[in-house]
Amino acid sequence: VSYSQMTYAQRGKQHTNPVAQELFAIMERKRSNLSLAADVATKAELLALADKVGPYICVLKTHIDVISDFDADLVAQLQVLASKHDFLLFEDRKFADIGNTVKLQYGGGIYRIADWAHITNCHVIPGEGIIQGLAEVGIPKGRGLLLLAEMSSKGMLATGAYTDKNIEMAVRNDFVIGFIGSRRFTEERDLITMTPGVGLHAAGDALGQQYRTPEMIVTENGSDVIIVGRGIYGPGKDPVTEAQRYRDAGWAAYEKRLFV
Ligand code: BMP
Repeated sequence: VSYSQMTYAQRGKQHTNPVAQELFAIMERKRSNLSLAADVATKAELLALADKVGPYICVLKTHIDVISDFDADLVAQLQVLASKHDFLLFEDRKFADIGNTVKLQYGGGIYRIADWAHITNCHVIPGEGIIQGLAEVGIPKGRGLLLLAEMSSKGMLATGAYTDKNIEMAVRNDFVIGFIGSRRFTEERDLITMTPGVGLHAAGDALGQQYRTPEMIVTENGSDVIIVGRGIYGPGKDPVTEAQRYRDAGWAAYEKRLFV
């Protein structure tokens, strides 16, 4: 039986990675496969949004380097909200350097990403050493990594043989828990796909973003987590209403996939 036909609960029970186990458990408890992409500019906005939308999401995805007044207290407060609302933290850092450099970037600097982000991600452009470098920092802390096997934007170059290389590297590195991409990529082990570029209303934006619906992504393509940003907090939107709508749409798309 394909992983796409199994429940999140079943997959969590048989998974060997602690972050993947926890993610599946949260998804099942909250009946949510929704991740919020919280791309706001200040600490206060990020905390307010995370607190409001927290009850409806399984993962809060951050770009911590866009917060103009970042400080260590922001991280402490995000961790409090993650426990309060039962979600994981995913820093969308997109590491892309040699293994030695990404080790420094992941564990150190002002953001100390490995200390608080359950999940982060990388491009495999530098070769497999990037995964090994990140794993040296992340495995002892019980973290997980996603590879950017594809992107959602128009004209993106992660296709064909490059995407295939991502899959091969993911399968043989235990630190990798899955992918950013548009579909389920392999049955060789249970690698989780998270998909950005999800929207119910708009087709895209002026800078190349392209949106597809939860049904296309989860039911048809077998992806596991939908990542939604401006569809939830964009101009004129009520974030709580929209988060509930996306959570319900994502869950319905998942149930439809199970019961076909
Ligand atoms: P929005 O739903 O507002 O378009 O936001 C999408 C989010 O997902 C952004 O944070 C962006 O950086 C991220 N993202 C993406 O859009 N496409 C990708 O291929 C990979 C991403 O991380």
